[in-house]
This record gives sequence, structure tokens and C-alpha cells, in this order.
Amino acid sequence: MASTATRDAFRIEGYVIVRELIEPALAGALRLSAEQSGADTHAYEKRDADGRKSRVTLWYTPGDDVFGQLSSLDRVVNTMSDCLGGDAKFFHAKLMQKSAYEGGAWEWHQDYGYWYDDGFLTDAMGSCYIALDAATRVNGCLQVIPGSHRYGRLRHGAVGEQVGADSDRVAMLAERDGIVHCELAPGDAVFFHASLLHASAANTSPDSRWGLITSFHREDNPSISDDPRFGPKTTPARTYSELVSASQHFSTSRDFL
Ligand SMILES: O=C(O)CCC(=O)C(=O)O
Repeated sequence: MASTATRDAFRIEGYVIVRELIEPALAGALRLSAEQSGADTHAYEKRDADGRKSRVTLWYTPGDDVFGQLSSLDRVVNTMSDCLGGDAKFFHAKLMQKSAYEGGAWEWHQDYGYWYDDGFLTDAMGSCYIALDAATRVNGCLQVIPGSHRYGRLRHGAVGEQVGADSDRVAMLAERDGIVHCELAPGDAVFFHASLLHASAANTSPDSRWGLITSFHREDNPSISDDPRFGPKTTPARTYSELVSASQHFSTSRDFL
């Protein structure tokens, strides 16, 4: 169960950082396993406004391997349920890969800017980013505008190959409420609301920035789309000890986007 401070931070600020959600050594082992098992070979690429590429490996069903277990870890699902005020159901998970020197930016957007089109009627949804590599200002950590989830869904349009939120509105909110850089050590996590404005800069550093994002919808906010990938999934909650004792293998047979 998440603490009251965690729930309140999520509801008021739209995000909350949880330090050492998993042990740094486990995050490091998962990072290595993802790379060695070829998770990146299933990635698609998105270019930012400057043409730099970011790579994403996304899947809709958690699966039984260690990444499936991580994305349905009880402490992730329970925290998200407490933050959303109802049972959190798995939507999808993705391995975000920003390579050293060349990983592109993610433009300012709300996830609900995209997920509206996947048939979700409300923004009772959220995500958890778990750092596998350290995420810093120089390698392009997540940036958020605190409290911006309260303004409803902004207009979104094409920016490079991505979809970005109305830039005038973003500039106005950033000026007024500021921008927070979510710097994370391996194993730290940030939980954030689907309407929170967020972005990240290009990676200009020699260090890669990989992380796992798992996204959820509240049980009473299922997708009305008939696309089976967006439907609710039955995912057994995994315990931390199951995760630690799981083989560190990343299964490359899953329903990748
Ligand atoms: O990985 C990042 O830096 C940002 C990813 C993101 O904005 C998203 O997946 O919605």
C-alpha cells in the first residue's frame, strides 16, 4: 500500500518519485539481460523534431519472463492503484532506449493525448518509469510540469514523428509552474498521471539511458476500442522475491508493437 504522502503527491503534483523501488543491483542485472537477450532488436524508432532517433520496444501482454514480472510487480500495481484510486489494470509496457550521444528527445505531451485515440474514455490512467540506467539531466531524464494533469487534455499535433502538446500552452504552464527534472538512480521509479505534461531531452552524454515504462488504466476505465491489445488483461501480481529469483532472461517472443 502506498503511503498517504505518495498518493497525495501523485494527486496534487501528478507524479511521485519512489527511490529504490527495486534494488540497484537488480536494475543493473535487468539492464544487462535486456541488452544481451536482444530486446532492442524488436524496437521501433521515433524521430524527434531535430531528427534524432529514440528506440522503443513495446508489448501489450506482460508474459512470464523477468520483464513480465517486473511490469506486474505487486508494489508497482498496488502503488498505481492507490494513486489512481481504484484497481490498476495493465495496458502495456515498453523498454525506452536512449543511446549514448544519439538518443533523441521526447517532445512535450500528455500520454492521454495518445491514449484517447486508443479508446479510453477518461484519463484515469498512469505510468511507472523504472530506471535501469541512471537518468540524469545530461542523458535525457524525464521532465515534468508539476500539476499540469489538472488542465485536461490539451490539443496535440505532429512534432517530428511524434505527437506533441500545444506548444504555446506548454510554454505558458512551464513558465508558471516550472519544470522538474526527474533524476533517478538505477532502481528508482517515477509514477506519473496520464495527463501530466512530460518530455525528455536528447542524450548528449556518453551514457545510455534505458528504462522500463509500464502503463495502466483504472479498472472502471477500460478501452472501448475493439482492438484486443487495448483490452483488460488478467495479470497475476508478482512478488519481489519471485522477481529476484526469476531467470534474468528477456523473452523475445511476445506481442511486440
Ligand atoms: O522515455 C522518456 O524519456 C519519455 C517517454 C515518454 O514520454 C512516454 O513514453 O510517454
